[in-house]
Amino acid sequence: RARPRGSQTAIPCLFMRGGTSRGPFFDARALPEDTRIRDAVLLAALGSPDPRQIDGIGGAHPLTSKAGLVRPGTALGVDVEWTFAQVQPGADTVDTTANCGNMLAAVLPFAIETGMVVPTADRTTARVLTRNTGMVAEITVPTPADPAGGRHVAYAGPARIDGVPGTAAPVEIGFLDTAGSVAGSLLPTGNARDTVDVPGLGPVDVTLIDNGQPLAVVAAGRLGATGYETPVEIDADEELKARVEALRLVCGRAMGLGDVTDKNYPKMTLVAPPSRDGTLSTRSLIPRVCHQSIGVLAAVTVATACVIEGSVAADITTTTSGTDVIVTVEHPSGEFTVTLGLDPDDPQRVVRSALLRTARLLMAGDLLVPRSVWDPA
Ligand code: NQM
Repeated sequence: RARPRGSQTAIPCLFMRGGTSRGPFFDARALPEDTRIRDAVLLAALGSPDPRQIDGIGGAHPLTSKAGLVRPGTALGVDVEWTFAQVQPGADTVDTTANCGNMLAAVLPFAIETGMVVPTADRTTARVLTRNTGMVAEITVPTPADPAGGRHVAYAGPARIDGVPGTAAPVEIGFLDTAGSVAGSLLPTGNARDTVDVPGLGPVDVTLIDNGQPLAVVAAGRLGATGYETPVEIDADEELKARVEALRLVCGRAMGLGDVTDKNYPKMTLVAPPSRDGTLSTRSLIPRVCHQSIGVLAAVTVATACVIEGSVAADITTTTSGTDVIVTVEHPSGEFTVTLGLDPDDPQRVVRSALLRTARLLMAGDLLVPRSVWDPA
């Protein structure tokens, strides 16, 4: 389906916003099977490793330097499967290790747009497998009847997510079994709280947790931050970022992730008491740049930390009761609400989570990469 166009190769592509992220989505079957060539194509498409990504369509920020590779489901009970690719603006690697719940929001709309899923009712629900970690989500989008015939994805609607202007149609996402996505288990050290020794910082209390995204949760105050800074302030504070990175390297080892110097995880979540009516305030580093809001599975994971007794997050949140707990995670551009379903026999165990995103098709066409990248032979 990719074809020559002069000295370049044209690859069919939908450019989409998923939640608070954005990037090109491809039919995975249209990309080279050889992952080295595929990755070279993705780097060229986004314009990395140039930090400005001037020769590609990346937005020079980790949140706008992502891609989705989607195909019809191949496993039983899976309608659609996709691989999330993180391309860092200043690096020449493509990371398909971790999840992205924001880009995930665009996957079912992409599958409907491209005919992989055919809507038959006003709402279309599909089970979507994220191949990066084997995570399955149940996703529902509105698919009203089109006066011209058939059904289409509705992008306009009343849902509002902080970090995206205006309102849009809701994309409802439900997760089961997200624990241990990359770190192997929910609490990879076996503890709700660890005290790690960090060069230059001394002992630091952290919660090392992975309920869909590997995170180190730390009190902002312990790193000399308030937890209420703007992303611009955090990105400009080289000393704070150096403390966060020193802590991250120690946490990566403690979580069994090895030397994480060149990895995009664990992400770092600085927490503080809520500044408005939320459950807690967060500032996320992903992992070297501050998130404008918070990642979806990062929000699920920090929300999970809130219900675990003894965690660093539980220190600053009020205890909740019942089996359906609503956690409102404050972040730099507003709030992110996560509903957690707890095991009635073990209220420390989160068995499902649900949340709302929006998505929109921004552009449809071909993405062009130099022919020498597509066909290096
Ligand atoms: O944690 C950014 C994002 C993400 C990932 C990041 C995400 C998630 O906001 O599920 O959504 O953590 O690098 O897109």
